[in-house]
Amino acid sequence: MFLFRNVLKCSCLFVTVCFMTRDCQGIDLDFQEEFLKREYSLSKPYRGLGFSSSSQWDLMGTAMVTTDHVRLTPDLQSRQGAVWSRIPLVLRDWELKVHFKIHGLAKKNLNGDGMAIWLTKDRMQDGSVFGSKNYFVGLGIFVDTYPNSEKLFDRTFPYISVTLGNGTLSYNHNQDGRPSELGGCAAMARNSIYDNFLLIKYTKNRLTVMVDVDGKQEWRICADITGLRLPLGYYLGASAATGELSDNHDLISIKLYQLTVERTAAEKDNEEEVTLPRVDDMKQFEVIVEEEGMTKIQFFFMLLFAIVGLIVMVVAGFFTYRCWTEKKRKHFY
Ligand SMILES: *[C@@H]1O[C@H](CO)[C@@H](O)[C@H](O)[C@H]1NC(C)=O
Ligand SMILES: [Ca+2]
Repeated sequence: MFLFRNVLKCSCLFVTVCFMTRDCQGIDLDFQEEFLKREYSLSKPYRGLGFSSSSQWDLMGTAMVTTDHVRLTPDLQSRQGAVWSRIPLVLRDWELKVHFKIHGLAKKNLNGDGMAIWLTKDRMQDGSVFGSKNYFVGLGIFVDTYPNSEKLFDRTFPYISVTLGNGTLSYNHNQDGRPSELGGCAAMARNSIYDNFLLIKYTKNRLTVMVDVDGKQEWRICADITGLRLPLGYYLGASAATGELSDNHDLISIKLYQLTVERTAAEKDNEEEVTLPRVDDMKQFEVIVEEEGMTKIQFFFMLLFAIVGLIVMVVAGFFTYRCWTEKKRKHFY
């Protein structure tokens, strides 16, 4: 019994150390302190979440709290659910760690649609972007589990992407948001045996998204966007949607850490209060999504073949004609 208890104690310690090192990986090389801000976080036990007046979160749609997670949607068709923070985020430098799980009975690529993490001006708005509104103002990070764009097979899904909305920019669901995407990566974050984490870090106008989905307890860079300006006072949220295809979209925790970051005089000058989210150099992100029909290269080759074909036909026709007239002449004499 004594030995058993010691072994238990030891393994407990080991697990604790493991979790501590995982948390430490969020820290950059330049020295930064981080503090968990409970008012912006959501984690077990979810006592009173969405119901009590002291809760900092509101639930919406099909979102449901259990002892183990907040289920945004069940594995059923046409559901939308969300959870939104009641308190606007007024911190300048922060790190957001999201623990989630997407799982369902369907085979790969017969499931959908995915979930989103938000930091937006508006909260609690129904809509067509993973259970929240389109033409949003703010940041949307999407875990897209279904490839809607049938023509483009160059990507593996689930695909994580980052979009910054300014109210006029539209998220195009049929193209998996490619025209408005600032960055992203593939991540095997569905029906995974491992715990799935996203880490979103924002400091000095730089947004970095990292993923940990393959049980290695290491952060892999997914997107790194500089010159991204976000106004203060936006709301944190998470939403998910199913359509014809479905999945369980479970949120286990959202943890917001305040970062303490030193700024040089030059960096202070570069800080600027913005009223609309924007990216300094938008050109670098512009992608050309092929419309249906021919590309320029396809058109060029078609034209080339047509011309060559025409020449061959004319030459062949000419020789046939000469042959025929010659034969006729010989016959005549
Ligand atoms: C919103 O962003 C789009 C794409 O970058 C841009 O074309 C548009 O002018 C922006 N609108 C405003 C109001 O800034
Ligand atoms: Ca999609």
